Amino acid sequence: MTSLLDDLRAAIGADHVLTDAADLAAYGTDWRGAYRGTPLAVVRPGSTAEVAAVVRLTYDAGVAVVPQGGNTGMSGGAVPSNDGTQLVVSLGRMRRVREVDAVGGTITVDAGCVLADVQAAAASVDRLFPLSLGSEGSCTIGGNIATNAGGTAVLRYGMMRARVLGLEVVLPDGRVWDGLRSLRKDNTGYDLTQLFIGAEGTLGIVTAAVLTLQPATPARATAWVALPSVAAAASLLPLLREYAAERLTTWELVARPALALVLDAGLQDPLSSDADWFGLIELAGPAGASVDDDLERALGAAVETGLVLDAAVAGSPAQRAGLWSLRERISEAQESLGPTVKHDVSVPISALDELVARLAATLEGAMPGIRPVVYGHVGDGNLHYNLSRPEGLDAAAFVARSEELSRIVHDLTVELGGSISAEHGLGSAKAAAAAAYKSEVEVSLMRAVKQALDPAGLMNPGKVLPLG
Ligand code: FAD
Ligand code: 2HG
Ligand code: ZN
Repeated sequence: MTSLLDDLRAAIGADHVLTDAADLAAYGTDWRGAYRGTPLAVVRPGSTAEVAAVVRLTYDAGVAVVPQGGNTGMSGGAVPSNDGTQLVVSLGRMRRVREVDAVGGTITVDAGCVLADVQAAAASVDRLFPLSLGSEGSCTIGGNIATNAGGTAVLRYGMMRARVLGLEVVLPDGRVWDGLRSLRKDNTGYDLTQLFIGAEGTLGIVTAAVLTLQPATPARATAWVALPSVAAAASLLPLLREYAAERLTTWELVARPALALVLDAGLQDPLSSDADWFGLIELAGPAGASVDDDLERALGAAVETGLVLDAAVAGSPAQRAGLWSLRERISEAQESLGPTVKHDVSVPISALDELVARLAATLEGAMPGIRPVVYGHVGDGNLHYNLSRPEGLDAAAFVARSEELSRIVHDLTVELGGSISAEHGLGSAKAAAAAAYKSEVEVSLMRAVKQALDPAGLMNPGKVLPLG
């Protein structure tokens, strides 16, 4: 192993090969401390050629690699095994915006670019890069591509895969695939670009991407609403679309216990309603667009039909930011309740009501006092059905039952025609569960893809597909 480390130092510079335990710690665990591993070492290459050199060396040495971006993932995908045999390849030094083409509507970036920096680069030429996540100040484009990230504007703009035109990828044997094309139309065979999106670093390391930009949407109208039920939240979607059409950008749901967490953390409640469900609506359009009027008319109709109980509309950018915080800060705020058993499920939107009602009853039966903190992207049929322990229950005793609790959530989700990972990916956390729910045909096709691209099984092993 010493010779591999020496070779890595020679390839990318000794300063960029980390081996001290203190330096490795942050790369060996996820942001929540829910998944822990021990890297063999961490390398921080500065260019595509250096990533390729690293992977050629590890391939020859039979050493597995784990790509890592901002390490904000939810499923343990960027965390190495705990036996000290896997090399973490951090893309953190590769942060160059290579080109912005305002006319063609594209931006070409290194994979280590932070999402917020890409948004800012787009804004600097009066364009919008619409992927929007609570982690946007830390997560990277490579991680967004590898997880096919979703977020709060999917309703209008789609998931990350809808933003990607071309990729540059270092393959598991160290070859570089240059697919960095900015074509809108290219029917020349299998779509390799899409294959790497959502692959969670198991098929190769993304080093750069060509992404599409959208027209800027400076006109925004935002409301926080109180709702009578989840069924009302689902029914509100077609009503909002009727009034706002494609300008409807965000439709997010927040259950009262989730709201209570951010209020406890110091945020202001804009409504003081005793409703059980709340939501965040945003319309966006070009300068001069009638989004305020559209929102007002939509809310008027919603109140009249009983789908909305009460509403607060942001009257300034500061108020808008306040409403957004109520939604964006929940994930972080739930950490104050101790360990969270997270679920990221999607069902057809008409089944959301049944999902929520049946889960609440079954989980309470399984663990009296359990605290579901439910919120998410209701417009996409995607809920984060996250569980905190009953008051007074020991954290370890709660975590020990996480598999049983997750099975309850996932079984019902699948029964209702849903997915056990809507946007966070499988990582190591859900690889086995997903394989168990999928058909043998689907799993064997996925294994065939993995075998074709990574026959030695050295690219982020055990993620997406369980080992064995
Ligand atoms: P990492 O965590 O570093 O890695 C994630 C996976 O991608 C791993 O499997 C890793 O091996 C792989 N990977 C990373 N870089 C590369 C690369 N260059 N090439 C190949 N593989 C690579 N996610 C959503 O979808 N929607 C949300 O709304 C959302 N909100 C969030 C809010 C908060 C507060 C936090 C902390 C996270 C949130 N996330 C959300 C999850 C997370 O931010 C996303 O999954 C994000 O895309 C991960 O990017 P990253 O750079 O941090 O990737
Ligand atoms: C969100 O929508 C993120 O806020 C995070 O996807 C969800 O922490 C979570 O479970
Ligand atoms: Zn989410």
